[in-house]
Amino acid sequence: ARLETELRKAIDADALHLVYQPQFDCRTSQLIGAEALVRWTHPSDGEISPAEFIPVAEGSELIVALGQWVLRRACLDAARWNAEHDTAIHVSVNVSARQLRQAQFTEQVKAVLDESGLASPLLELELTESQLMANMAVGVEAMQQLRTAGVRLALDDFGTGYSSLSYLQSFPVNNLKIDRSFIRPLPQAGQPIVAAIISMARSFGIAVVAEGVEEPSQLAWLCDAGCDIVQGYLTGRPMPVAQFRELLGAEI
Ligand code: G
Ligand code: G
Ligand code: MN
Ligand code: NA
Repeated sequence: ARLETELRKAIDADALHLVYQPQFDCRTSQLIGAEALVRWTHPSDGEISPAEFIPVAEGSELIVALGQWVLRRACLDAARWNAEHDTAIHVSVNVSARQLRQAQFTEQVKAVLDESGLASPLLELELTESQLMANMAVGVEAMQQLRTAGVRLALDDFGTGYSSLSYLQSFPVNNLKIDRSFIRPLPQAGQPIVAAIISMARSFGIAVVAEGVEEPSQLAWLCDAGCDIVQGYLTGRPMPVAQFRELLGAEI
């Protein structure tokens, strides 16, 4: 409860900030976007990990205000870096189930796009399977509305939930993010499952993003196996926006 109270204050006091982790295209080696990740510097406790405070926020309506703050900040930052750079660089924003279930969510997303001037295809929303499973019907309808608004969608942490072909077929997503637990054993082990995920996504016309790429040998194996996009400590740690803007135009 204390954490919840403090977090509420942090949102109001602008004590949160975003860091951006670069995503690169396997085929062209070019920087194509970034995932926005929230950070909280507590006045006395220092850095608190989102792994700690996101679940707290998700347990209450607080996640709606926090999520809205993240979405707005990320769109404003991405609009700015796109104005400074000639090739389009998207931003990926994590969205919680409770946000998606809000009747006004799509309208709020459109309002933030309008305010920031960010083109809708440059916003990607990341949803996890487990969150979508909580209420399939509501989830799929909200996703369709967002797609109609031109926003892109990614299925995050893929493979950690109750993944199945039938679910993948019913979610209108552009990208599938393979959870880093599947990337870690590569290339010594685990190739069959990653190859199967890539081929399955392909057959649905969904692009594959590998998360948690830490080793050059993993990068080489993934790009060879037909993975579309890579993200991980090897190609870039989450960084402040000023540092990310310096990276525009970079290649792997
Ligand atoms: O950023 P990592 O560095 O520590 O993030 C830990 C967890 O917190 C991950 O599961 C990540 O998806 C989640 N997370 C980070 N930022 C956000 C955010 O803005 N919104 C939501 N819902 N989850 C986030
Ligand atoms: O759940 P989600 O995928 O949104 O969370 C992203 C999380 O993964 C963040 O905590 C981010 O800091 C972390 N992360 C990003 N790249 C790597 C990596 O290469 N290795 C590890 N161990 N964690 C990573
Ligand atoms: Mn994510
Ligand atoms: Na993930």
